[in-house]
Amino acid sequence: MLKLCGFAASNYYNKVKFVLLEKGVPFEEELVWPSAEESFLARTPLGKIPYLETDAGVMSESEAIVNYIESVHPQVPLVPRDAFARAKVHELVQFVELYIEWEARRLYGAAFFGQPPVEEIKQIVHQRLERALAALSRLTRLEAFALGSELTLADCALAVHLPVVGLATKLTYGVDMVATEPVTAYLERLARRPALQKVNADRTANLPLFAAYIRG
Ligand SMILES: N[C@@H](CCC(=O)N[C@@H](CS)C(=O)NCC(=O)O)C(=O)O
Repeated sequence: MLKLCGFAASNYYNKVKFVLLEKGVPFEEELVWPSAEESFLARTPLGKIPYLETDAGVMSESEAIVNYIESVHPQVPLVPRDAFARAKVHELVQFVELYIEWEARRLYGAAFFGQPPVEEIKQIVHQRLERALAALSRLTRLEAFALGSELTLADCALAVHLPVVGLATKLTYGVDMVATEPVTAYLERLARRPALQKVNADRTANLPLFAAYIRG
């Protein structure tokens, strides 16, 4: 049995959970918070979540985790069979995580956790996000799904990251930089999927615990 460890307010945790639910793979969840304790670092070297416990061992990094799940549970595939199409899925996920979510993450402390905003960071992140979000619209038209007519790992990533990025930009700049018409419609379509509804309901339920964890 796979065990997904972390907390449901985390978008990276939710990416993995969305994949597991869509594929119908049985799994358990364990609520754990990031830690720098040696025993924790033995499972996840930077003390981050999510990590996945498997019969073969423990692994961290959500992208490695979802690709492992895809390899060992190929039923209900979330990557295309064609090698090029599969590479385009990975391209899109890497793009969104590296240039959009990871960039926007620099706003989260001030936007969500009451830390003092730093003006230079706000400006740099705004410029980079503007560029990356324009580029996103070149990588995908977000029609039925991000890359065609089937749900893929790219949708599982976009569905959990883009709303958080949108909210962070709204709270920081007064404008949701993600919320163009095609993105909003696409996210609404995905949010109707039972798997994502479950992910989001669990996320909402976890938010007060997460707030308490952040307050220490
Ligand atoms: N690249 C990692 C990112 C995971 C990540 O940053 N998780 C956050 C929670 S959303 C975390 O554990 N933060 C605590 C820390 O960085 O110490 C992945 O894809 O799993």
